[in-house]
Amino acid sequence: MRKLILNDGWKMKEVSWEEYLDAEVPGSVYTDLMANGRMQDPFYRDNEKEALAVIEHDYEYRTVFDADTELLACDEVLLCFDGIDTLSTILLNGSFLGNTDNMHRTWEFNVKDMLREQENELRVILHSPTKFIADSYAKEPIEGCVDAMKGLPRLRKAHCMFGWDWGPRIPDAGIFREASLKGVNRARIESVYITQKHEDGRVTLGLKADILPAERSDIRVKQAASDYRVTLITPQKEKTVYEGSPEQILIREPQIWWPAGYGEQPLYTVRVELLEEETVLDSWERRIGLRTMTVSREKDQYGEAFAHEVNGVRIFAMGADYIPEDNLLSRVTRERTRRLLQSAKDAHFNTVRVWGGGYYPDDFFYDICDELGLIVWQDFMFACCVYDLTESFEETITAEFEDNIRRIRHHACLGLWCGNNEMEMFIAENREGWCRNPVQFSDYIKMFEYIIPKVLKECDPQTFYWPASPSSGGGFDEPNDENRGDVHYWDVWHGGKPITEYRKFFFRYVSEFGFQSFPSLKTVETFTEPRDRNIFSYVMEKHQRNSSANGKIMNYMEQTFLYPNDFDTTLYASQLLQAEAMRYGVEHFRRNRGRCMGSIIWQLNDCWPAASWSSIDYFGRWKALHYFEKRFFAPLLLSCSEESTLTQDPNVNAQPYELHKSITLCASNETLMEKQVGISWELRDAGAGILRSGNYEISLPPLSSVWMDKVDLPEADIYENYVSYRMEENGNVCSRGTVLFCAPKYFHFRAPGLRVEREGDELVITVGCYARSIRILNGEDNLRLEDNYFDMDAGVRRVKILEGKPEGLQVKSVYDIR
Ligand code: BMA
Repeated sequence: MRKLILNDGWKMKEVSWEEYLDAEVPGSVYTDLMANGRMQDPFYRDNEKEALAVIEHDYEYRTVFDADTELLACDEVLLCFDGIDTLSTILLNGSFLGNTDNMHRTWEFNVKDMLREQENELRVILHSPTKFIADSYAKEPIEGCVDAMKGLPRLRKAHCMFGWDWGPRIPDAGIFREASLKGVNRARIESVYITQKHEDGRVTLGLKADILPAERSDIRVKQAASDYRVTLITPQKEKTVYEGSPEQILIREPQIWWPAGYGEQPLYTVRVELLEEETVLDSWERRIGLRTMTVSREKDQYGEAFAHEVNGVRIFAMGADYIPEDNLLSRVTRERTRRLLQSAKDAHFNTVRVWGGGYYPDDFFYDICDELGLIVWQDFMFACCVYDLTESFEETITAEFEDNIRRIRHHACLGLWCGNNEMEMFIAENREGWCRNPVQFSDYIKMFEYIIPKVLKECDPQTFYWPASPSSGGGFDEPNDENRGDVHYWDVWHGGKPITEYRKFFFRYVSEFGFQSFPSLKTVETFTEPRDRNIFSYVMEKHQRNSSANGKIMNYMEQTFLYPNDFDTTLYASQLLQAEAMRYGVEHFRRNRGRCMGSIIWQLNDCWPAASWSSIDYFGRWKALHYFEKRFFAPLLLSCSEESTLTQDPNVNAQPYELHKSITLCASNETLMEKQVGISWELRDAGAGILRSGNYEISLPPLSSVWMDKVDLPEADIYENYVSYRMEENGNVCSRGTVLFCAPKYFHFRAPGLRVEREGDELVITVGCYARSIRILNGEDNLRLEDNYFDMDAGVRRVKILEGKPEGLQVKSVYDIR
């Protein structure tokens, strides 16, 4: 197959303009207008309004190209678009070629008879998505996410581009992926499906190529097995070539792929060539990992398990939900995604969930997950809406499923396909009266429990399918049941309940739970003027899309910390609230390993600079939560279930009441190896002086959580004393922390006399007494440290600098929230 990439020479204009501007493909209307100085940064202050007005218009993209003679001589020539966002009319040399209406699909047009050797003119008219959804809603209303613009379910475009409770209404348009011409001779390989059979320590690959003949009816390529040549390249680059009938390839000494934390990620390259005589008509090359991957749903005493089972091992999923990295999609690059996913791995993630309200990520996203060992929970792109399953809707979504399943299915990282985000739950409950018509209930079942399974049976029967998130298996059967399937738990945050609620539940797999925070000051500065830097200002509220949630943060603040007296301290304290909430939840879930087998935090990243549930902000800065994740997702974790409960209610009974105080330590080992560890703890006063201590030497079985005995601490003064604990392996501390018995606002913190100095590639932090959640930033806020936002007893700690210059260092702890 010959390929000519058509990414050059593009110009663009609003359709009514005379003059064309320079344009980029892949790119977008917004990025081109900005590059030409015709539009301001839509993320700055409230520029979103202006951006929304811009997209009320239609835009034309135009390029002129030559087609070489070899291409023109091909049996067929296809004009291909890997992604058009979304509504377009395509014209080649003045003639109408077709329309597009689904950004999740790839588009191909047969253009052989329309092409000339020189000066072909290609025009793509992009129609306004906002006009389309407004018109369609006016004609026939359909409901969806209240934070987004009305009418969005009718357009197959990333839903969150129309706004979400963390995202702006900036519904860009553009040719956001590559455009090309493909010349096909005789036939081409559309895709190859590779199955794996693991038996007796060997792996057998099964290969099935989807071959498309060039469309001219007089041409038929023979499809005998001998038409293929398959090359298998091991991770060590040893090649084996299979000629003839390579439908079954036996690998005798397979190198097995594991998720991060359980083993290596060796990748094999498979190249399939389609031959006619000795001519290679087309080739297909991808990397695969040898592993089995499914979801275990064994019935047990609690209900039904839900756990990723990889190579026969049930793992505890740790990670977060991934949303689009930018509202302007073409700004998402391989480098940027790698940096984000590397940060996920650095914080000991083994799983990411690609949430269904965005778009199907680029190939490089999955390549990077393969390399890093991140299991991908892949939603189909449906979220929080009702859809009308018309004939044309069914046709376009079916094509979308086929395109994306064929594109993604070979990846080692692919953990499961999931029908949608939260629709089974919303429709079952008919929340907000979304379903106006009983057919919408049956349409739901048709889409997610009939059409998708049917396509998967054909295109990817080996990957596990789950109808929705959350679900208990489908059919509107208590989708958010605590004892079966996955759960979205939002009573903490949306329900306003205290974080202690997490300990009341024993979910099987939490695929969403979260808590908001503000990004750091440096990030806030990019979208504000100094006068905006107050969390209740107009601009800060514009960058908070969950209704009244800055007030919600302050409500949790009131329960936890003293009132923070300056803006930066408020941002810092909000991040600590978030980090503590997630720590409290995840540690509880990990302590209950076996019953609970997954904790996926809402959300990993941001699509613009804003207050949100993310642990990494739009610019890639780690919030406190991400450092906390690095600690509480660590394969070896020591956590402490502290209790400080009243024996009777002092308001009801005037008798003197008693406080019961205790700690129970729990050690979790999420590796495949048995571990010998030393555990120690001390009850200390606010000056870090030791009042009482204990220790254990224990052996932790693989994949286990082991509770120590409960220790009652009747002598602990809840305002003056805290417990410090740590776990060591081979003399090195692998996990540590501290717990209080009262809200931090009531604890009598002493001035810690924090000092930080640089020594070589390390920072040396010195404190005179107990200091909690010590934050170290440099002037640019681009330091990446081995650890940050950590607690210290009195003394010295050395922390490695991983990135950034230690200049303009500033340091804070909870003592400074006042
Ligand atoms: C979940 C998600 C998103 C939302 C998030 C925070 O339910 O699926 O739709 O952004 O909660 O509210």
